[in-house]
Amino acid sequence: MMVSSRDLWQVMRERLSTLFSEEAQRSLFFTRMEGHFASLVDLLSSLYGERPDFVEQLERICVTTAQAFIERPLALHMLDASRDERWFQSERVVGGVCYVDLYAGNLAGIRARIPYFEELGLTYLHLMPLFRMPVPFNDGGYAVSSFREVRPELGTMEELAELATELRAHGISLVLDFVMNHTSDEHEWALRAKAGDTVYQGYYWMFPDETMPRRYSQTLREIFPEHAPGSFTYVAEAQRWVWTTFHPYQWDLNYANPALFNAMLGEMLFLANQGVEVLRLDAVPFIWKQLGTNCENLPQAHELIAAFNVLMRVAAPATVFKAEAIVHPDEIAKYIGRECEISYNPLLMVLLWEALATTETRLLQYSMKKRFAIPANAAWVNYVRSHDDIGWGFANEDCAEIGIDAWGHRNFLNDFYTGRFGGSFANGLPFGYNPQTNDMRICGTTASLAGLEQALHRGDTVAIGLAIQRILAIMGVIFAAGGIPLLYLGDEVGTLNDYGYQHDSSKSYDNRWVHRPFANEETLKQRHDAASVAGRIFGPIQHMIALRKANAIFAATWPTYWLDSGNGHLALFMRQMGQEAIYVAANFSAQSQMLDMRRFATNMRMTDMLSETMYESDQPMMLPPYGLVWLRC
Ligand code: OTU
Repeated sequence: MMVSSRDLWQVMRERLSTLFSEEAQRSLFFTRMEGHFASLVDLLSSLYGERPDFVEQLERICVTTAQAFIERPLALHMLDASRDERWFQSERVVGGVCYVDLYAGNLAGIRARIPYFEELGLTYLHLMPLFRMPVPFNDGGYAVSSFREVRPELGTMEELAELATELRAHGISLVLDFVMNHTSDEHEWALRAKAGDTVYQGYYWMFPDETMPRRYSQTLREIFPEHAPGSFTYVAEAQRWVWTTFHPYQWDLNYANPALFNAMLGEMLFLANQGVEVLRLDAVPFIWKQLGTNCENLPQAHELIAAFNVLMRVAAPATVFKAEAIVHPDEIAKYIGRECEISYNPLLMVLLWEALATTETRLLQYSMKKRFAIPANAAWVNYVRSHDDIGWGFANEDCAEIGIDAWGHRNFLNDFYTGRFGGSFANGLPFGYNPQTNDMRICGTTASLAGLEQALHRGDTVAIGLAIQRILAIMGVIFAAGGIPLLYLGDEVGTLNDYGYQHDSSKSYDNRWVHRPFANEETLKQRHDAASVAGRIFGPIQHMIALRKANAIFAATWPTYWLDSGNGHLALFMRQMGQEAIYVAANFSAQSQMLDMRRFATNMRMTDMLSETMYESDQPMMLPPYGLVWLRC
């Protein structure tokens, strides 16, 4: 760039100054902006610096940011000022996620559930897409028709903002998706593009004929090969081809266009100003395209998110980003820190299921030892299930390094979780089978994948007990490992697969609906009955959450060390805070297993926080089938 960022800042300062009517506001904004300006200019010029109108574009982006700052409600400015910038690392942060309609009917229903969230101990509530969306096909809401309107059946934007305030009063942070890769084909921008408006056609990737789509397609991956093959869709109204990575009605946005960047910045900051404290950035790997590449995880995708993040620090610093990048673990790691403060940890998730299927923890321990550490200013979001399918996204290199054939292993896991493998306890469904690559993913709720559905069906009390232990073992890992544990709501009471979606033509083609059931009031009511299946899951989960929140050692600030237990059926890691340590061990086999703590401690007294049992480190410990301990030294 020809002009220094210092000179540019002087120019911007003058232009922005007129926007402010209050001196205190202006000076706070300028202080923040000045602190971030050099990195902002760096990031934006790496994306748009070649354009002759770069300075003008930069100015528009700064104006959008300033306007959002000015419009930000006072209570949120106060939150910005008072909040520890690493609040999400606290041991007190425990998450839950649900669909508003399925879980509680509407926003009022969610509000009515606040006492339940408090009973469980949640401080982070992710409501899945609740914006206006096309009907009946909308990819579970991940096709957004307006970022500023709530789906009418669920409530209004005013209600959502009120809900955010009320949740916050109860110590719960509202988390929403920011579906930034695409809009629905009913979004106003898409409608205008369809009508031939070239300004809005420039918001998307539109082509006059199939030449370019064909060329791009040569190196693209198909995300939904069965029900939405290909990555481009012909739009008859506009006589154009449009890029659609996911479904034909989800149009990919063109971030190579700074006007689109600015428009999406406005939508993002609008949501932050409604009181959303975490924005889950959906499908981030796909936001930048370049011919001849797979158009995933390109360097510019990183620069884009980093630029958005800088602007968020200026306008609404209480809000942080969560990365949704379900890709190779090396690529996931790159989104954490500068781009996003928190990120899903799909590697831990899939390896927990891998360990349950194999009864062995070799790969889990190996990959976690290698990959669990992330920058000190970030945190993982650890989970066992989400609303999406499970894809076996572990690293082939990790497998090779310990002598596992990754391809054969994935086939085994797919067979195991779809019940094709003899003796499998799981009731899962296949998802996204691609005959060209033989790739496949898995659907099913935590409980059904862990064996509860099958056990209940057979009325086998031993098997029911084992299934419950499996659920608690993997939950025990995510509640204790460093980061934010995230519960898919319903899992805490052992919700089973719901096959009802097969009779709904708007859902039947997508097996992910099997693990997106309606909340079951009857099951929820049983949660305090320690003899019921729901109670046998709910009680221990609630207990783990309470223990976690009462012990600072569980904060993501403190390191997690994955250790070699000497027993291939055990997962083992240590959390350390100064002189204090907690060893977490989980048995992934249906047989009792010995844990020899002499490898780590001699002559030490340890207490299992979960059962309040005392152990001597010199005595070998027997962990029952799928047993779990949190040993405090
Ligand atoms: C996300 O998932 C959402 O979680 C899905 O529910 C949506 O369908 C999708 O985006 C489109 O909005 O492919 O199988 O690495 O793997 O973004 C799930 C990114 C998905 C993708 C991920 C995507």
